[in-house]
Amino acid sequence: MSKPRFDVITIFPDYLAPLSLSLVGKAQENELIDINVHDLRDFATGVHKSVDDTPYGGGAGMVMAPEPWASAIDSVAEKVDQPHELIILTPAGKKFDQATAYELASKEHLIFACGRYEGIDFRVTEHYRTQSTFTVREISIGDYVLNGGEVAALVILEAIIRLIPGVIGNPASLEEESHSIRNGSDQQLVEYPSYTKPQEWRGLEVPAVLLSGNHGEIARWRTQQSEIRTKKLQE
Ligand code: JCH
Repeated sequence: MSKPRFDVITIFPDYLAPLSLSLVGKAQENELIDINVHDLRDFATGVHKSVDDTPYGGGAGMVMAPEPWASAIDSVAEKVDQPHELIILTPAGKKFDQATAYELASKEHLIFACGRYEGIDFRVTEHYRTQSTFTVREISIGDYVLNGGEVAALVILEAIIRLIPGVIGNPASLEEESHSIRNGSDQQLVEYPSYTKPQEWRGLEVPAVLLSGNHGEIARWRTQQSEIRTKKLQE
């Protein structure tokens, strides 16, 4: 089995520069993953290398034309002898969550289509949905509008790549995280608060129970704190 491959297609390749930093950058250096960023403009034809046009039906803004997208997507797909997950970022997509991150972390080839303007001609989604070697997902990262898909692709890539075996130095932290916090009633809870040294800081003490060495007491206190935080979020 070869390493997972990620292709990102965008008119702003520099937006993806952070993929060379930190944990994700290290994962590339250690050849645990293969990330390739492509300039959509390289797949535009015609003297002006135009990638957008006016919307049918009228309205403000521009729409990205289908042909440069199909050329770019076909070009990256033919490099890989695996099924392709085509991820089209859009505010109208299914909300990205941790379950989707786990699912995508098991795939061999992900292609991220990062549009700009008012988005990509919808026939690109429709066309690749008819291709048996592709699975197409329209994904949103949240209910707010960005200027394009690049930042959404960065968010999703970071969430996925940290789940790939060998990427995180201490797998125990991933293991702990995968057992999401639940109380006695099996309700999903948010994280409890964390503390480190010094024991007193600007007049604020670390809760005494965390210094007690009593692991049963600590576990009960943490669950209580998670319940308090979860209730607060519901207000
Ligand atoms: C995007 C846009 C449609 C502006 C163009 C491509 C994703 N969660 C999330 N928020 N925003 C995005 C996103 C993803 C890709 C693109 N835009 C800008 C798109 C609009 O209304 C029709 C307005 C935004």
